[in-house]
Amino acid sequence: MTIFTKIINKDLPANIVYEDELCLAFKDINPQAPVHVLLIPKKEIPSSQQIQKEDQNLMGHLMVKVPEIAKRLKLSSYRLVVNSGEDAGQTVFHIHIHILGGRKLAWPPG
Ligand code: DGP
Repeated sequence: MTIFTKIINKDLPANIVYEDELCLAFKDINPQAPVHVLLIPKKEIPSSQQIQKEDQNLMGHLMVKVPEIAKRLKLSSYRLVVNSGEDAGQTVFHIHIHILGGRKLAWPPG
């Protein structure tokens, strides 16, 4: 169980921008861009390495929600990031899609 489960269960406050029965999107506490939202499945999947065949519809659902949430956030351009594993910068082991935008984003990332 991670801090994100507490957010899902409303035991910890978060600035929620979208919620349905399968997923939750909320503002990152440490924003790296003017708009920085985390989109998570309510199911506790630690990281992309642990995505299983049974998660196909769930993960597809998240991707389908991305343009809807981006529109809600008034983002025309944005970047999706899924840090997977410690060396990739993952710090919370509940899979999450960062949705970053509101400024020009450099490439390659660090
Ligand atoms: P990552 O480094 O990819 O595992 O991203 C974890 C993100 O989670 C990081 O950008 C900060 C954010 N975060 C950590 N704890 C909290 C919290 O309690 N509330 C919110 N809203 N975001 C959090």
